[in-house]
Amino acid sequence: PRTTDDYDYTNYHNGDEIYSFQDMLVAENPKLVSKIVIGQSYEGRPLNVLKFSTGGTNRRGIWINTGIHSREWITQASGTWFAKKIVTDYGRDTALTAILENMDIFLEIVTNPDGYNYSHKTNRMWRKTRKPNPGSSCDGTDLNRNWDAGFGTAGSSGNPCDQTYRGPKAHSESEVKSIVDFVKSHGNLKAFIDIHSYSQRLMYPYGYTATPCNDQRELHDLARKAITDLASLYGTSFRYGSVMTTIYQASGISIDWSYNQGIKYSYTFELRDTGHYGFILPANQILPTAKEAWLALMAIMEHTKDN
Ligand code: ING
Ligand code: ZN
Repeated sequence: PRTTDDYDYTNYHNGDEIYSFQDMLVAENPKLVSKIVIGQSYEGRPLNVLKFSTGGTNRRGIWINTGIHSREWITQASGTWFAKKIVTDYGRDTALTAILENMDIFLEIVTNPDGYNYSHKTNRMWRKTRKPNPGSSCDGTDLNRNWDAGFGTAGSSGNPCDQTYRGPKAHSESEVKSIVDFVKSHGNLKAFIDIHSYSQRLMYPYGYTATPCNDQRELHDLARKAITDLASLYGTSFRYGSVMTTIYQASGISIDWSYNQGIKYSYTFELRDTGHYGFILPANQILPTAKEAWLALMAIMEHTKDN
C-alpha cells in the first residue's frame, strides 16, 4: 500500500509492514501524529511509539501498547486499526475529539519486534524476546514478567526455558527499560493499557498480590462500564477484575509497575477469543475484535479525561 487508506486492515502484517504503516500515517497527518523512537530491541529494531497530539505542552497522556507477547497477532493488528481510527475520528467523533483536545495518546504497536519477526519467520507460537540467556540453550525473556513490581515472586519463572521466564533482573530487557524510561521522563501519564490475547478479559492491578489496590472500586466499576460498551457491538463477553482474581497470579507485570508509579488507570486486556482458535485467530476476526475493543478503550479514555 502507498497510503493508510490502501492498507489491508483485514489481514495480518509483519513488522516491516507495520513500520511502514506508521511512517505513512505520520506523513499523512503531520499535525496530529508523530513517531517517537524510545529505544531499540535486542536485535537492533526500533521501538516506535506513535504520538497523537493536538498541541499543548506535556499534556496528560494515555499509554497503550500491543504485542508485548509476539504471538498475540490480533493485538498488533488491532493496534494498527486503532491508530487509523484515531486519525479518522479526530474532528468527526465528539468524544474522541474531546479526549485529544485534553490529552495525548501514545501507542506502541510492535512492543516486542524481535519476537514478532521470529513469530512470522520461524515459530508462530513464540511469546518472549529473542535475547540469548547465558548458560542456557533456551532464548528469550517474558516481557510481561520483567517489570519492577513483585519481580521474582510467585507468578513468574527463573528458568530460561519457561514461557514466563522473568529475566535476570527487573528491567533487564531493553524493550521494557525503554518504556520505563519514557513513562518516567514523561511524568504526566494518567492511563497505561497493555493489550494481550487471548481469553476475553479486562483486568486491573494487582497480579502479584491478592491485596486489593487502593482504587479497586473505581477500577472495577470502570471495567464493568468498558466491557458493557464492548459487548454492545457484537455481544462478546469479557470477564473483569484484578489480574490475580480473574486469571492467575502473575508477578513483574507491566500494569502493576505502572499503577505503583501513580498511573491510576492501569488496565490489561486479553482480546478474542476464548480458546477455540487461541493465538491463531482467523484474520476475518481482526475488524470485529478491534472495533469492539475500541469501545472499551474509549470508555477508559473518557473516564481518564474526566478524572
Ligand atoms: N496471558 C497473560 C500472561 O502474561 C496476563 C495473562 C495478562 C497476566 C496480563 C498478567 C497481565 O500470562 C497471556 N496470554 O499473555
Ligand atoms: Zn500476552
